[in-house]
Amino acid sequence: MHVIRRRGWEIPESQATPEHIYLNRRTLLAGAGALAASALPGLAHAQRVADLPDPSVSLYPVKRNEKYALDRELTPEKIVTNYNNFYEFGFDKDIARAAQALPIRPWTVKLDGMVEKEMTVDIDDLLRRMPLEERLYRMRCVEAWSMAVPWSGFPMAKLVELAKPLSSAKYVRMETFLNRAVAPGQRMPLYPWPYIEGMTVAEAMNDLAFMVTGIYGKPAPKQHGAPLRIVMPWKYGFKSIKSIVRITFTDKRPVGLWEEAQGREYGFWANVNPKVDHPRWSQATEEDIGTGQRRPTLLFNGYGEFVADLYKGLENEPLYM
Ligand SMILES: Nc1nc2c(c(=O)[nH]1)N[C@H]1C(S)=C(S)[C@@H](COP(=O)(O)O)O[C@H]1N2
Ligand SMILES: [Mo]
Repeated sequence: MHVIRRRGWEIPESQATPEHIYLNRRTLLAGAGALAASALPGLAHAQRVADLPDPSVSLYPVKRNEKYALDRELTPEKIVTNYNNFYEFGFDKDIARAAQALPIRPWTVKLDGMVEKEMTVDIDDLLRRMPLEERLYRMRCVEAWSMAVPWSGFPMAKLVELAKPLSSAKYVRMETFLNRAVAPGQRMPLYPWPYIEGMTVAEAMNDLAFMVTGIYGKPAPKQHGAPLRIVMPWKYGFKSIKSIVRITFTDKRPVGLWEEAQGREYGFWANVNPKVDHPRWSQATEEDIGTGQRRPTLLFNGYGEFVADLYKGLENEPLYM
């Protein structure tokens, strides 16, 4: 999210890295691939695991929940699935191919922290237990572009129910996988890996908070955060953390990767608001990446009727960054 666009000489001493990191991206990724192939044992096996067909394919398509209507056309699948932010696999939008290296089976999610009983759930068990549905949501990135996407998945509230948090838990902390062998971005020490995001338990319980497992009536491809990510459409896209391996209930507010990397620009709440600009650009409008048109950005990305109540009494918090 632009943080990385600094040149080597602008990077604070504490983050200084060997010069080869600043070669251009293509050279860098090619080099990293060669290094991985020669130096990491078992990579051929890892590649075969990564290439296995998705065992959840027969679950889709799922029935659409019509409660969340769109005010615009769905963005074409070809555009959405080739325009991603997933810094683990590269720092531009063109990461779909690189992301195919991620093995998504076996995959487990640990539910821990302030819960009745910690547990580790297998993704395919979870998929069988959860009520899958499709929802059409707008998605607004903090970088001022947007799209409209048919996600499949289940309400985050159902996962909270399964986890049985203690009443003392106020926040949910989510963590992405850490696997430097397959994720070239994670070999760059510029970011505090793994990717972390968080929300209040009240936000997680809101019906709009959706755990995503599929897209366009199919299992989600890896570039969208397979096999499990969250989507919170009233917040900037960076809150919607991908490829989750751990969900922790806590009484401490989690610090996300972006907040830790650049706290003056990316905060905990990150609710969409056209009137609160990013320090370096306006948030008043957004580019629809399907049509290329500019449209006005909506408060809470147009979802105020569902979520505005969550923020009563928090008016002194930086709710919109
Ligand atoms: N683990 C992880 N999750 C992530 C990101 C990331 O880099 N790593 N990028 C975020 C950002 S900035 C956006 S806009 C959305 C993009 O989701 P999409 O590629 O499915 O459209 O994912 C979010 N989740
Ligand atoms: Mo984003």
